[in-house]
Amino acid sequence: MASQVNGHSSGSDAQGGKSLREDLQEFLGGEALLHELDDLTKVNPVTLETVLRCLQARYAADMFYTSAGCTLVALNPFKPVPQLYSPALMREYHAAPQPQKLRPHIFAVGEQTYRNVQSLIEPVNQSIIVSGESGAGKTWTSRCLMKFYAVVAASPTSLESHKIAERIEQRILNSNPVMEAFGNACTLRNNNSSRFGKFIQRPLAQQMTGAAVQTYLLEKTRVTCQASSERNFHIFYQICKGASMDERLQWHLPEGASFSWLPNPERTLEEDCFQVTREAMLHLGIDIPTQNNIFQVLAGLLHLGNIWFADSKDEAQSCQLMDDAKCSIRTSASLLQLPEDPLLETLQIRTIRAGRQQQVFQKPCSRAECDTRRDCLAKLVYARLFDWLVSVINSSICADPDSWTTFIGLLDVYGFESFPSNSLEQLCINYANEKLQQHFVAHYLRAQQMLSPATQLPPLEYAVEGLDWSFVNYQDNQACLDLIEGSPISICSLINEEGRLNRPSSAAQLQTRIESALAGSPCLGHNKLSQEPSFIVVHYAGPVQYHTAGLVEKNKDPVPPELTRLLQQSQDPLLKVLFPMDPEEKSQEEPSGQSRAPVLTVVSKFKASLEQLLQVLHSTTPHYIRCIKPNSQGQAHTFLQEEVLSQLEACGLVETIHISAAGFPIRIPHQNFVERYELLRRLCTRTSAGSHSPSPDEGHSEWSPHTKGATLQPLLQDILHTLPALTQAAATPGDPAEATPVPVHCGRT
Ligand code: AD9
Ligand code: MG
Repeated sequence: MASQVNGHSSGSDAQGGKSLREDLQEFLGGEALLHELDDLTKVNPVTLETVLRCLQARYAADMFYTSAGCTLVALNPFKPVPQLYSPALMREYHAAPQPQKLRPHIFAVGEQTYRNVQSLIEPVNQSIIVSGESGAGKTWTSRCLMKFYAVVAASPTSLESHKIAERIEQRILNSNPVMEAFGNACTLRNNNSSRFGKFIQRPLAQQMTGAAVQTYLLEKTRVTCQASSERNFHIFYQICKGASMDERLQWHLPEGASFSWLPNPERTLEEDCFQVTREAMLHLGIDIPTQNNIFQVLAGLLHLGNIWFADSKDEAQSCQLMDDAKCSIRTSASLLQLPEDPLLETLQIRTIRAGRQQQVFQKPCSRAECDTRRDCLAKLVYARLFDWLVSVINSSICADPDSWTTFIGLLDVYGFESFPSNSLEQLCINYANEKLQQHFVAHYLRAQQMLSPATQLPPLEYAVEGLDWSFVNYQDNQACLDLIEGSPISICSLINEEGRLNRPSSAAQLQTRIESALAGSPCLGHNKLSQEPSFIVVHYAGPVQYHTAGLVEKNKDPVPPELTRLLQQSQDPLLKVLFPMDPEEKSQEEPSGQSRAPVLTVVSKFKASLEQLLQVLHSTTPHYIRCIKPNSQGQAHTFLQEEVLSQLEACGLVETIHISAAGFPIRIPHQNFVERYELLRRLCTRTSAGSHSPSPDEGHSEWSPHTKGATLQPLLQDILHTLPALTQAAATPGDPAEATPVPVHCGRT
């Protein structure tokens, strides 16, 4: 086995002539070949700079995928590269005896999982964890992988079952445009940003087909509130731009109508295609009348957003509608098939139950409260609609995970994000990303070194073989997770507690509590210049400042029961499904002395669903795809080193490469070695006159610097000291002869 030797500078030879490195680079074409290096474990030395340079060269050569040990690095091309995703290429990876030997590609990862899950000896659940910051290409990647599985999925033998399988595959693919229309939106970082997390499981063994989609925390606040320059969910724009004249009339959406929940309508995106969504819905079994019903409800929500109240002069009186809102409430009520007066009354008047007998009181709401209730109504309808769509999709694609023996899971969550103003939504999104990073740290960086966090002992097998193991240090994000979710006190627990106190919570109060209770955390920061109460969390991907205003209320996410009751009165067929009048809820209307079960907060629910997800992931063999965004403007042919560097640092790519390289050292049969490095032998002879150069027939069947290679020592020494670049090769496990060292120019970028 060869140990890795890093960090030696090349230097010229003592006589001032060409160095060995220069000789070799000239021979190999030097930097020109950098883009050919498709495995980062072969870069030498492995530093952020060399890795960056290699990725940059590959990006310039339109090579967007690079292996990095257990991880595949995927650079976002920000331009169409159709040949990279053609069905022909998918089939090539599928048919290859060893797909890993082809160029690195997400299809190689897909094929690996497919073969592993089909193994007749020991099938194991597989997962592909696609990560990267917002706009890096996760959704694109998972979409392509789903297409890959659709193309290669086992084709059942009979014609009839083949047809069924094909139909299901088509439906699985059609779930993407539908979920993206309802769950994605244009943000400052990505025109098609996922505002929900998605885990899709596919059985794909024993000629099975089907899929099950699980979603995580939709950012429903977006329905009623969008940051400046951002947009609402795509579907609203699709309806407004794509509806026919008749539909416009039906849904009260005249051309040029202005809706306060529909900012930036003038921007046209490729995601605005209504027809694509409608066709996909149809394929999923959502017929035209049901579709029209959905769009009518969404139009009703848009009109609801145009309802504004005037301040009431008398606290005992309800706030009245602004003049131009009268038409909006009528239209909204008619589209949602709700009685107009009760709708208005529910927005204006709060029902309070108090006392032992739970007596009912009615209290007029302030203007701000009316607005909150209006928003709450819209969010409630939208969130239920989204969940309903997911359940329709699941029943359409044969989701029956309980009957599957093995599965492949594909995870695409919202990427890490930091905006000028961040709230609970970003906290949850970044928390999810921390959890996934922690999974990587625990599963790979720590486990590969076989270190228990307690003992930090090196791996046993290295000790048995008498080999040194230099511990590769890595950034562990446990401290950040402790800060967010740890026990007994964390940011989540404090936000929850503040909500439980049942007092008007001020933003400043929450900031003070977090700062004093969690002062010891190395990941908590404070922006002294901030005008508004806030705190900073130093995430693995960078610091993010969260504003505390509104955090507690968002976390409680209270739904006044009157709103649900109102929606249960709707005559609309869809709303009747979304808000059924069940006997339990009916009985809750009656005053009763019994206290209800505590309602879970947003962060508590989110934490529980993440725990569940992590449990599933732990039961699989994970494969990692790290999506990297070459620039934040989304431009093709633009590789901004600083931006890429920070992403490489954040995900611990260099550490990953070190561990992958050290964990799978070179094992080259002697004959291969000599054949491959014949050139070197000659060069060595030139510079190290007198040193012994072995002939090909002189050696052993297995070459190892630690064991039998005594006769190779002089040559080895030469290589180790003068050409470190050639000693950094790594072998793929199970195929030792694959280690092909390639020199890399490692000057500073
Ligand atoms: V977020 O966390 O949901 O905000 P993602 O999912 O990481 O984010 P997404 O996949 O949506 O990013 O990619 C952003 C955009 O990059 C896409 O809309 C495409 O325009 C572009 N993209 C990403 N990957 C590719 C690709 N392989 N080829 C071409 C790509 N364009
Ligand atoms: Mg996405």
